[in-house]
Amino acid sequence: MIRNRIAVVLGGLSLLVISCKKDDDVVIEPPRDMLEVSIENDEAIVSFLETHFYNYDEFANPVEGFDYQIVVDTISGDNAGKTPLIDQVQSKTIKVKNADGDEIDHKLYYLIAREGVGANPTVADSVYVNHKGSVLSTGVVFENQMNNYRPIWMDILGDWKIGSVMWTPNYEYAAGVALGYRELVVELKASSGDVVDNGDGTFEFADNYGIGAFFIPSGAFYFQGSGAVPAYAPVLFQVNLLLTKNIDHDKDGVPSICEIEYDATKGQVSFPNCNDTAYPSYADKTCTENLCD
Ligand SMILES: [Ca+2]
Repeated sequence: MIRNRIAVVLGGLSLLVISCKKDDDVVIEPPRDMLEVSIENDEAIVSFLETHFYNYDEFANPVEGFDYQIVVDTISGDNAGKTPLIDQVQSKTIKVKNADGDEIDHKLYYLIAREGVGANPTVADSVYVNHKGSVLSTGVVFENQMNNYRPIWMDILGDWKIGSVMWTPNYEYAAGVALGYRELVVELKASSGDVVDNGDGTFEFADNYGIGAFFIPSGAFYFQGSGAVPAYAPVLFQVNLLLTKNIDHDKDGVPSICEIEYDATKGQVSFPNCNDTAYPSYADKTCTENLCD
């Protein structure tokens, strides 16, 4: 799953452990400079967006039975006249802290292929999505929950009680989805209504959910790689946002979005803690201050 902070922090811990060992047959590369990688990744993403297009004609004039899947292809041959993605995407710049706590700009690009008619998620929502994640440079798919699969609920923020063992001063994300994904899924709108479970593994959705594609630099994803995601590789997510709902992690009656602080200009969440216990307010039912009031 896309829990990059865990991967990054665990990577840091194991690095520490392994570098203390006496034998030296294990060679561990130190992490690369995040700023340098960020600049490199941005160049790679922009170059991709300049040379690729998506099936916008099909979205504009859908034929009966169109599956509303975003298909990205290179601009060449018969498609030489297509409008490049770079002219159709939007972007936002967030600040990601490196290992020293310095804030490094990361530009996230996103395409809204269909807006959706429901609400935008908050960063403390749970989202019901179909999505497919691939490595931008190779197209290798590392995660796929698209329409033939069961959609999944994802807790964007994550539950501190699950993620707390990973806590470090620079680790400001509990256990939720990867930072870049979080900051872009809030740009999509959900559908108008419920998803009907037909009970046979198939589902019916109100056909007005938001459909988008996210272009995420590695520093806002699995920076040093994880599983099928190579280190320092930008990724592409195609996302259908079916539903979204507020979560109240500690079930104290105050939705979690009203027990955290979110700086949208930086894409950063911080976690107030009313009583200095191990758990911040949103994961501690004895803290009930509603910051939305
Ligand atoms: Ca709560």
